[in-house]
Amino acid sequence: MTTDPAVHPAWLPEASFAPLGSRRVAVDLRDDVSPVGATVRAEVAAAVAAHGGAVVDADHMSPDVVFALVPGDTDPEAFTVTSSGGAVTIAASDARGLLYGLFHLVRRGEAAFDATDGTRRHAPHSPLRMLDHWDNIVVHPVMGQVERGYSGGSIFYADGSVREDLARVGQYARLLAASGINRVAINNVNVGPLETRLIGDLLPDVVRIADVFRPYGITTHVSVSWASPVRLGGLTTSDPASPDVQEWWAGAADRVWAAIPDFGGFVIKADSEGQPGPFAYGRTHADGANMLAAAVAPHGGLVHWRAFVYNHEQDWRDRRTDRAKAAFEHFAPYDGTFADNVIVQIKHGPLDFQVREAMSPAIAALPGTRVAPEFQVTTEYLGHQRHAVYLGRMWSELLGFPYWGAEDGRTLADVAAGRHPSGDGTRVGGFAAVSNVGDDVFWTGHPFSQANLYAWGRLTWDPTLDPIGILDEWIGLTFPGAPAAVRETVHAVLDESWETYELYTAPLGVCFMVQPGSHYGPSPDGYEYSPWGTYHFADRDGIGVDRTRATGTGFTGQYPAPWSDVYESLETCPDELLLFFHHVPYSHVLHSGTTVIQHVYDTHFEGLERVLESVRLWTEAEDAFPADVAERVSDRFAEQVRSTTDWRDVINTYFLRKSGIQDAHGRTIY
Ligand code: GCW
Repeated sequence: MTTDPAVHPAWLPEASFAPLGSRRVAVDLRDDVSPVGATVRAEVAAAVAAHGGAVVDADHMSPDVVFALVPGDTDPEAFTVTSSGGAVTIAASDARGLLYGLFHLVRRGEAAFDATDGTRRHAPHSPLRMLDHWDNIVVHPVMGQVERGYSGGSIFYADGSVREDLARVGQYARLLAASGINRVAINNVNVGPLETRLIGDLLPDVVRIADVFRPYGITTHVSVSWASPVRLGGLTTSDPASPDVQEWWAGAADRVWAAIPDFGGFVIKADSEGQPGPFAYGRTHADGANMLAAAVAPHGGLVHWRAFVYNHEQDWRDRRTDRAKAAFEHFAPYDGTFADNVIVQIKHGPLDFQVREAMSPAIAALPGTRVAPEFQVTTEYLGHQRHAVYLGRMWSELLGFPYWGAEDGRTLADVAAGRHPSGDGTRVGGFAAVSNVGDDVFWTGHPFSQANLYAWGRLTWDPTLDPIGILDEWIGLTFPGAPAAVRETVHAVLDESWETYELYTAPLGVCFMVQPGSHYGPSPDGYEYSPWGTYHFADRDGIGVDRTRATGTGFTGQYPAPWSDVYESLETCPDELLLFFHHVPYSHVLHSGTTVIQHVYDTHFEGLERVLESVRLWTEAEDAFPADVAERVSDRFAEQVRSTTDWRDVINTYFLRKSGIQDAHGRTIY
């Protein structure tokens, strides 16, 4: 819990421990000797030392707070909070539950001690709440140290090796535990030659990282290369049917778990964007996943097998291929055949973390499989942490998506927890997301992007939480004792910032109007004639991708009812996804009553207006913020205004030139 004063404390500033630390606290862990138990003791000791409280004996000294290990609860991460006459008892069956209970008290602050008498149990939605780091050990010539990272270098790696000093990772572990995350994959899913060696001669470095995560209840995972048997083992093949390959993986797993007995498992991106995989040997993804799963099963390990499999060498002239269909096609046929310890990790959308795209139908198509929807906390397509964009609302909407309609009610979050309507209830998966953290002093580049990391953790613990409530928590924790203007301003800037970003970028579910490569800034045709399979088909008459069964790619047929019909029909397709599912003329009238072309103009003018209003509010209030935060946020806003202006003008001009239809309000378009 040593914190580097040069690094921003994020949602755990010392002041947030005052309500707990100023009280008389008893810690009754019986004979627990776990690293997490030691953390609970150390956190309490440090808090009372800093804030004038005391560690007392539960039996004799009527403490204000008790942390007690009590057998019974089958979920080791669950805890109960009992309030009685101003005193609070946190009970759990495992030290991990107590640690979450401790951070619950910190989060609630004084309010935790004003609660009315009673007992409430808190338990996570699912046991797999993971962050994936796309960090490279070796700086990649194009992607840099952290692929799609906008927060400086890696907290794990520098100068071509794992950092000697992992104190920063320890601080990170603590922040993650305080938000609800319990697993971290430490390296990029695009695994380079050196990174392949993390399960070989670099294993001692992984041991060091796992040692830093463990005391905060965080399990370490590694991304592996499918080609490891060749790259590391000197074999001539990685064919999953080869006994030599199977033996090699079993041996590799033995070595990893011998070094790290509580290791989590392997994450793998296979046959995807140039990464090797089982296709080369005529094998399926089920063959590949199950072979790895057999190697790690004796150790209780998991395989997170990514479903981001599609043809990235597509011919744009070929209108039959639809990238959106790929994950379903590659995985749905194998439902029920994946081993118990395989987690199929599926991006929430069928394309790639766009500001607005349809839900992935693959997530709903695997009732006999453990599924982990994958999200992106880093903002690859949402402004690179230069734009102030809070994602809590977006995630909340996605997590609550009723895959089988409102009447059935089961959501994406339910599927992740194993509650698929056609499932047997045993296929419990979880959540994964790409982290947005780097070695930046604010962790996340834009200080406000810390709120995304915090919100992601909180939503994985409880997907039904109100995202604006989570933001409010984050503000209170991050700016303790700040004047009301701070809270009001952050809300004014962030509450609807996802919607604002959607307004000024790609409209109505059209995707990928971004600069190729960087994915920052507008480029309407950037990917239009490329091999990546990401098209919008704009011409002088209209725009959008016909994904209907009647006349298009047939993608709508991958959805369960009612969505297969809702999206198929122009009458019922929601406006915000219109161009994801249909190709329409610019004069098409939306449900909102306006035409497609006028919607494009209106939203792009409004988007910039909203950003300018945020800047105005920010400028009024910035002096109320800590000076370092104010300086960084002001810098970011300057870039956001420049970039948003670019978006407005490039998109509006593109559509005016394509369509020849003037803005009904005669505003300036170039
Ligand atoms: O979104 C795309 C990114 C790639 C990334 C890939 C993936 C790690 O542009 O940088 O590679 O997705 O998810 O594998």
